[in-house]
Amino acid sequence: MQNGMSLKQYLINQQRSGMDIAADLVDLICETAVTCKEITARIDRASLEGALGVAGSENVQGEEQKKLDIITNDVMYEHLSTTGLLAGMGSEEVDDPMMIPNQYPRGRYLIYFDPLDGSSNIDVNISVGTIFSIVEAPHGTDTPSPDDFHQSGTEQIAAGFCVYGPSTTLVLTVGNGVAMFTLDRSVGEFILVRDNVQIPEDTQEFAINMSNQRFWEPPVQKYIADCLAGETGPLGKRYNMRWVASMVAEVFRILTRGGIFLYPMDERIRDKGGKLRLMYEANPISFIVEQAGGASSTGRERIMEVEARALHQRVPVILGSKNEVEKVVEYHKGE
Ligand code: AHM
Ligand code: MG
Repeated sequence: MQNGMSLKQYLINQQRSGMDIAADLVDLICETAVTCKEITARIDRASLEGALGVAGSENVQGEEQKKLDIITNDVMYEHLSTTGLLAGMGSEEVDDPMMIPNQYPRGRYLIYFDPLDGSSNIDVNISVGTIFSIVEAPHGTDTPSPDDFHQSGTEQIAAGFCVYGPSTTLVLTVGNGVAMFTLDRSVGEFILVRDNVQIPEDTQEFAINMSNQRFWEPPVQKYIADCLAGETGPLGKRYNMRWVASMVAEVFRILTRGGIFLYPMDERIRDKGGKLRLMYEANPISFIVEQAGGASSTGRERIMEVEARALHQRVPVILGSKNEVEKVVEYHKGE
């Protein structure tokens, strides 16, 4: 490639440098990247093709589905079903685990995905993304049971997300740091643009939906109040705030210049366990953040160690620059 290394070349280089990445895992990552290319094209043309707006249905979370939530889920399911690399799939948009149709062979991996994260932003032309997490299926190529999908974050062997923004950029970890690949549309390949991504340990930028303030738990209330107190407050720093309402965009910013992102427990959603979903949002993003030197916690527990009990399980999420996340964890200890 004239202007850099392709995604597949990067993965082959990782193998050559001693990383244990099986050939079928390389294939699965590359096939997942193919679905991200197709989603790029679908999003690009959505307003021209009448594919914006709501679909008139709800997903298992009781959330209104956008037309593009369904389209992008179908793109991923239909493409990845045929690869012979997966034993099953779990999606934000589908209640039950998705099995591989009988006419296709099964592989030995499970993939979890949120096909269109931040989809409330799609109609207003703000960045959205696809998140995915890959684990080994506990029973190899057998048809997986629902329990087989309950894998904690530490079981992940690869995770990534693709942001559809001013450029389409894929962020990937296979457990050996974090790399970023931008889609070169002139050749149709994801090209390596940053390797060994590191999140600065300190930050003065937080991201939280302030409109929920009165529903947060006391430790988060106190931390944000202290941030707002600025340089004369207990944290001794003047903070900036951002809220895109697309986690993928927030995390991309944090990977680039540091920051802390919080979607904490909220009294209105306590019975659900929080807002963000463990298997296809919090776990893959946490794997990436930790691999970039950051930290990720519920406030009381490392997210990747949260016991997985359900495909659509939810957790509070606090992640980003290591020292800042540790500070928020300290606030929880004092409650
Ligand atoms: P989604 O997967 O249905 O898009 O929901 C997840 C998104 C996150 O990307 C984002 O951080 C959050 O929901 C925004 O929520 P809110 O609208 O409450 O600010
Ligand atoms: Mg999401």
